Amino acid sequence: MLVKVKSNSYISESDVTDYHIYKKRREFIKKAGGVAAAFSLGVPALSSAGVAIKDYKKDIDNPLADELTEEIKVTSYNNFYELGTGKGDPKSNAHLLQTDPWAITVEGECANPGVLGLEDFVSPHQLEERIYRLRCVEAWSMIIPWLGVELGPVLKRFEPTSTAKYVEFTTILDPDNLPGQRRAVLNWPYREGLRIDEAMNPLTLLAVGLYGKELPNQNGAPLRLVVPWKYGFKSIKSIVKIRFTENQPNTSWNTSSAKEYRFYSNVNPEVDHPRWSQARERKIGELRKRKTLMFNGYADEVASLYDGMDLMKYF
Ligand SMILES: Nc1nc2c(c(=O)[nH]1)N[C@H]1C(S)=C(S)[C@@H](COP(=O)(O)O)O[C@H]1N2
Ligand SMILES: [Mo]
Repeated sequence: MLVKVKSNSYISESDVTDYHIYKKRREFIKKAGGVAAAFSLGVPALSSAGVAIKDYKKDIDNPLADELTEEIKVTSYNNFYELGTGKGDPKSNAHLLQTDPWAITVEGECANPGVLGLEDFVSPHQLEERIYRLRCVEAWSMIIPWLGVELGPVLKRFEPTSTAKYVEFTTILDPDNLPGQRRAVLNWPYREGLRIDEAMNPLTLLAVGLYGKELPNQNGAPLRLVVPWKYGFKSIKSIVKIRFTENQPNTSWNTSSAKEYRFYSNVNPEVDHPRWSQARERKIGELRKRKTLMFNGYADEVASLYDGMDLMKYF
């Protein structure tokens, strides 16, 4: 595949696939002192050593005015079926996910496709911290401080054309190392999709960290999506491919059960999952249940994306 070389931030496929070059770059990043320095962005409060929860509450304004979910719960209660279907499996098997070297292919309906390493992908943009609710379709939720970049400006670098109506995301396929992929629990590799305006919405984040640290493998290292108004499964982990498409892409969950998981999967307390209610949820760490909010509490920002659509039909 030919890759356009535009500037220093674009590198050729051979650069990316050359393990030694990649390794050197990684060593440089480690020497430079972790994620904040690696992305050479002005986030002095977020040192690679990590910031305690207490410091978070002091230092950053929590727009949700709500308790963050404990870091230990965020990193030990996970859904990442490539690493097993139990909530504790992703953490136990985290070491099996090989993230170095890592390259992300961007292709499809765009004028400037490319194959990029993680830092080339993220570093031209501003790394920021965002506190978002994550609401799983299984009716539990968390509040997590993510570290990432807005997806929209990243996508624009690849110059999507007017035929790009959707964006498809694909997770790494590596059945030799990922135990979950040796069983047909899902249609591998894990695939998700967004409409292009959803992908460009300023809420949509490409996360590279949480709690001020590099993303742990079980949370989708080195790079994952966070789409806070949609059920958690739309927030695809460990992305290796982004493709602009004209037609609505197939997604793994929709392929496995079209009755239960449709393309949009917006959090909606009024549309039940066929097997259980979505009206309430349990925030991990709490006993009482809370009411689930329309669009997971982000209606002001995103409801207009769905003007005129029947949300009972397009769920
Ligand atoms: N590749 C991949 N991405 C995935 C999943 C998965 O199994 N594989 N699970 C999804 C589901 S169902 C949820 S709820 C969130 C969980 O993210 P967390 O473990 O970081 O809380 O990841 C989503 N992304
Ligand atoms: Mo989920």
